[in-house]
Amino acid sequence: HRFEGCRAAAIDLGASSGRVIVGVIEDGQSLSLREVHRFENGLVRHGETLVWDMDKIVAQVEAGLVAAVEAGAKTCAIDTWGVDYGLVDSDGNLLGPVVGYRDARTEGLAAALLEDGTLADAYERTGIPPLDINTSVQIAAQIRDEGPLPMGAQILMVPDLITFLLTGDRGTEASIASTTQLVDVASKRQDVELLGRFGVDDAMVPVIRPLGSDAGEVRLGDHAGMRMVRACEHDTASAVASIGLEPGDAFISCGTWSLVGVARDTPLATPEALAAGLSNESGPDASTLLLANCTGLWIAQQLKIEMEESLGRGLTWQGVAEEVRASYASTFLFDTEDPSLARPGDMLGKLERLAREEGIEGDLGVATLFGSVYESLARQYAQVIERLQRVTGDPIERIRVIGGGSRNAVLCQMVADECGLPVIAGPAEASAVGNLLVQFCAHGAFCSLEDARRAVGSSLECGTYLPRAASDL
Ligand code: LRH
Repeated sequence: HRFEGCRAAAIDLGASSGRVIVGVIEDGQSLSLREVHRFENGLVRHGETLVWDMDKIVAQVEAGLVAAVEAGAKTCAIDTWGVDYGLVDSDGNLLGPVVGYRDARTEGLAAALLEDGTLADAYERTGIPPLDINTSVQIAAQIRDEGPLPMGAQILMVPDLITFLLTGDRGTEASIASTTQLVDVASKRQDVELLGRFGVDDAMVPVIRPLGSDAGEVRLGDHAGMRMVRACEHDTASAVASIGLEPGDAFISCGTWSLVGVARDTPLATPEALAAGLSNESGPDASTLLLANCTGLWIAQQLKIEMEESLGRGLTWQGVAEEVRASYASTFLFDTEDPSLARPGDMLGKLERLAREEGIEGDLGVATLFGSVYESLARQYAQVIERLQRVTGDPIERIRVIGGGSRNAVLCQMVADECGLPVIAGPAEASAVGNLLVQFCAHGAFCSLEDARRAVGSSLECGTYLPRAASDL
C-alpha cells in the first residue's frame, strides 16, 4: 500500500520556539500530528552582538530527531525563519557566530546601500525591497566590520547550515534562498552580478536544489536510517504549502512575524509594489508570495516576558486573552512598524511612551496593553490587505490566518473586523504541515502538493471568524 510507512518528521524552528513534529498519514486521508520535542528559542547576547545559540539549537534538533526515529519517522525536513546565515569553511567548520537579524549592525544600512547604488536596482532584479534584515545587507555589514569573507567559505542559510551539520550535504532551496535578496526573481537562480557587488563569488553560495530532493542520511549515532528531504525551508513558504488558496484568498502567516500576502503565478516587482513595501518571495509549486513583512506576535511575546517579571507571576496566553476579552476597550493604537519596537529591550517602556504620546497616562494593565497590541496589529494587516488589492488589482474576499497566531481568537476576530472580511484560522502548525506534505510527496504517497492537501485537508482544524458590524462592537 502506497501509504505504508508514511511517517515523517518536521523540524520547524521559529524565533521563539522550535519543535519536531511527527506526522502520520492514516488511510491515505487523515494526517495526525504528534509533537515529539519542543524547546524555547530566542536571540542571546554574545558580547554586544545578538546571536542564535547554534550549539543548543542543533542539540535540541538532534534530541527531537531521536524521538522521531523512535516514533517511526523515515524522513525529516527542516524549515526556519528567513534571512540569517552562517559561514562554513571548506573543512566544514562554522566560522563565527550566527548573528540574528535583530542585531544593530545593520541599522540604517539598507538605505545607505540604496543611496550608494549597491542596491539601486535590487528590487527589479530580486523582487525583495531593501530591508535591514536581508541577508545581502547583513553580509555587507559583516564585510564592513570584519573584512572580506574568508576564501573558500560558504554562506549557508540557517536551515541549510543545520542540514549540513546533520548530514554533511551542502545545498539550499528556492524559498529560503529568496529571502537573501540575492536571487533573480525571474530565473530563481542566484544573481551572480549582484553577489559580486557584495564581494561574494558564486562558489560561496550553495546550489539551489529541487523541492523534495534527498539531502542525505542524518547522522544520529545508533539511530541510523533516517533520510533528510528538502522541503520549503522558509517557514512562510512552508506554512503556505499547507493550505490550498482559492482565488480571492490572502494569507497572514502569523508567528513572531506576520507575513501578509497573496500567492501568484508571476512576480510583481513594479515601482508601485516597491512603494507598497511588498516582497516577492519564492513559494511552493513555483508560486510567488507577494507579501509584506509585518511585525507579528513579537511585541506581545516581549511584553509577556517583561510583565511576568514586573508582576512577579507567570502569565498564560489564554489568561491574557481572557483579560482582553473581558475588559479591553479600544484605548490607544500605535504604529506596530515603529523601528524602535523591532529591537529587544524595554517593550513596556516603549509602549507606555507611545500611550503618553496619545495622552494616556498611568498604569496600563494587561487588558489595555495586549488589547492595544492586537488591535494595532489587526489595523496594520488591514492596511496591507488594502495595498495588496490596490497594487494587484485583484479583490481579496477572504483571509487565511495560519501559524501559531491562528490560535489567538481575540486577534483573529480583530483581523476580521478591521479587514471587514471572513477569517479562516488554522492550521496552527501550518509550517510543520507544509513541511510534512512535501515529504509525503517525496515518499510517493501523493502526486502533488495539491493532491496531498486535498487528501488531508479535512483533518486539519480550522475556525471561522466573521466580521462584526461596527454597531456590534
Ligand atoms: C518569519 C520569517 C519572515 C522573515 C523573518 C526573518 O518567521 O521567516 O518571513 O524572513 O522570519
